[in-house]
Amino acid sequence: MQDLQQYSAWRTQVAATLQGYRAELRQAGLIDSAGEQLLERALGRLRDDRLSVAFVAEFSRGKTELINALFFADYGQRILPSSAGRTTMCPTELLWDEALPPCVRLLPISTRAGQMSTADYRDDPAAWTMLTLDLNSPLRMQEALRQVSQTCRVPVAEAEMYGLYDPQDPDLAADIGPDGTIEIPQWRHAIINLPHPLLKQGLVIVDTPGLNAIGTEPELTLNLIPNAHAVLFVLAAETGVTKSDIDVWRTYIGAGPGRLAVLNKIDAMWDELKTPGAIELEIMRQQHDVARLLGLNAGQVYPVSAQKALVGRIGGDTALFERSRLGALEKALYQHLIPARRAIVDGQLRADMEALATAQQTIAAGRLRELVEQLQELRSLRGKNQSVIAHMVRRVEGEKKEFDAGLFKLQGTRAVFTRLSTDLYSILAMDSLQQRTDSVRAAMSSTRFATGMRAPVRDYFAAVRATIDAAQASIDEIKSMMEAMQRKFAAEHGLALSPPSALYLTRYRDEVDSVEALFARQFGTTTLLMTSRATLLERFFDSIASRLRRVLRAANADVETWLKMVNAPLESQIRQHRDNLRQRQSSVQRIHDATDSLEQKISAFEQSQAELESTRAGLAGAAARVDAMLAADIRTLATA
Ligand SMILES: Nc1nc2c(ncn2[C@@H]2O[C@H](COP(=O)(O)OP(=O)(O)OP(=O)(O)O)[C@@H](O)[C@H]2O)c(=O)[nH]1
Ligand SMILES: [Mg+2]
Repeated sequence: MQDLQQYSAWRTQVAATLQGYRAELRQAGLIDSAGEQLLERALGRLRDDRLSVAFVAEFSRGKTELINALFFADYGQRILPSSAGRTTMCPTELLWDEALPPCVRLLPISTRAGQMSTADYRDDPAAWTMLTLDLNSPLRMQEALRQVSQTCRVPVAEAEMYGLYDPQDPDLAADIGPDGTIEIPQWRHAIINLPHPLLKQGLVIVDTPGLNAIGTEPELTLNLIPNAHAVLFVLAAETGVTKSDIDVWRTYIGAGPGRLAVLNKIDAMWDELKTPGAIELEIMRQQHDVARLLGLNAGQVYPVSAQKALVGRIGGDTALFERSRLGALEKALYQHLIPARRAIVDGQLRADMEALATAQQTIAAGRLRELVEQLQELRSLRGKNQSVIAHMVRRVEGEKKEFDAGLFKLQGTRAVFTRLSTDLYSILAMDSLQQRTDSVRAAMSSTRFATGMRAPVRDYFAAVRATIDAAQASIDEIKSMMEAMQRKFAAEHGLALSPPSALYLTRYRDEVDSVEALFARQFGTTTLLMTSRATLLERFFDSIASRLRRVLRAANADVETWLKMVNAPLESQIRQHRDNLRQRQSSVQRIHDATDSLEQKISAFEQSQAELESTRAGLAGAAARVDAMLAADIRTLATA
């Protein structure tokens, strides 16, 4: 908990230094609109930065109880429903969004009949049923939270339409009631909005229902579980490792960074007739068995008793809490969580800082060089007579004409830039993705067999990847064109321009790959001929389409910022150089007309030069403060 507070203090302080840097850049006039946009995004990322922990396991292993014990014992009661048998019926997220009151938001199960994914519904508040939470009444809160285990009975055909019933599955046939109805969850998804201190710091907890439900909700398998910063896989000592436990582990989790296995309910082994040593030995033996079956080290399996931990915490019984061994799990959780999240924020921010520094240096260097040139020019006028000065006036005039002619030529290249940008945008156009999505849907509904559906989905992924590759090629082309043009223009007019920054869409491509891998893991290998599998696959495809839409939208936003960043330095240098020529012209003219004294003018320029130098030093200091905050050891930070 302390770790999370420190992490959050670090985040706040990085944001503060970043804002300080922005204020200084603005004051110095050394930030352009592209830089502003970049900073805004970096700050937004810091603000929205969330750490998520998912609890995944077969039903009744104690996921929910573990959540209660880890995070919600302070409420003095079992806040989330946890009981024998299937309890949590829908994926449940716990988080804090200050734009909303404390509440539970519930997405009706009937939304599964449509094409929209849970992620799509997040943008549609009207689709959710909202129950406000009365924080002063634990009982009423419990009552409202009981909704996550609510079920209802619907005709079999309806369940089939939601992809929740499979006529070919003999196990399910037994569930049909005499009236031809079957029990299904009432809600598809729940979001509990709670101003809990940890949630306020950006922690998101994801509770999930058991195996069958995990497999049928694409939101879980495509988004919530793979994107969680830590996944806790829960086993129960009383059941050991069953076949379906192994299925859940292999299909949805697997060994990897941030994956922890929990051996829950060790209190089942607290046999009063055995010595503490014998009990300890037995727990260790189970811990090793679990590790072996999951392909982990014994140290990665945490034996705990969630229930005793909760009771111990609520009742202030520290001995019981110690015995529950929850402390060790808690520590391991935060040890995994924070460095992982921090590394991501860190990497993105460093790249942003570098881009900003380059832009700022280009503008400042250009300005400084112009000042130095003007100073040299003025100094060279010392002791010169009127005719030399008159000659100087003509020379500056000539330079200005030449520059304007150069600008005119530049119009042509600008047009090329605009055309290439338009091409790039049309490669990444959202409506062509939509068309592709629609055609896969059409292909899917023409074959009712899952096997026939795989090829169109595979082609779909290939097409999206090809789109990203084409966009990358177009980006590279724009970059080299801009580079050549800038080099030429800068050489002709003596401007200092750093080469345009690069943009790589690799991470979007990687994301497409990872979504495809998740899809293949669930649908790729077995031969699926059942119609309900087909319905399921369609639901999955909807989620995939929604996810790839997001990927493409993010790539579009990146491209937009980048195009601005690429174009901005040249444009601002041109503006600056033109102003400068105008200024030189007028100042030499005024000296010629004897309205200004030469020495006055020189000392004014010297002062501007000194000011700019000190501004640059100040900015370097502000940037260094951001870097230092990024690199800071968060343990040494004071938690405010
Ligand atoms: N003895 C004992 N019972 C536990 C422990 N943890 C959980 N339980 C009990 O096990 C039952 C199932 O716990 P839940 O928290 O509902 O399990 P779950 O994994 O969330 O199950 P679903 O929501 O159905 O997927 C409840 O009756 C809990 O009280 C434990 O450490 N020891
Ligand atoms: Mg549960």
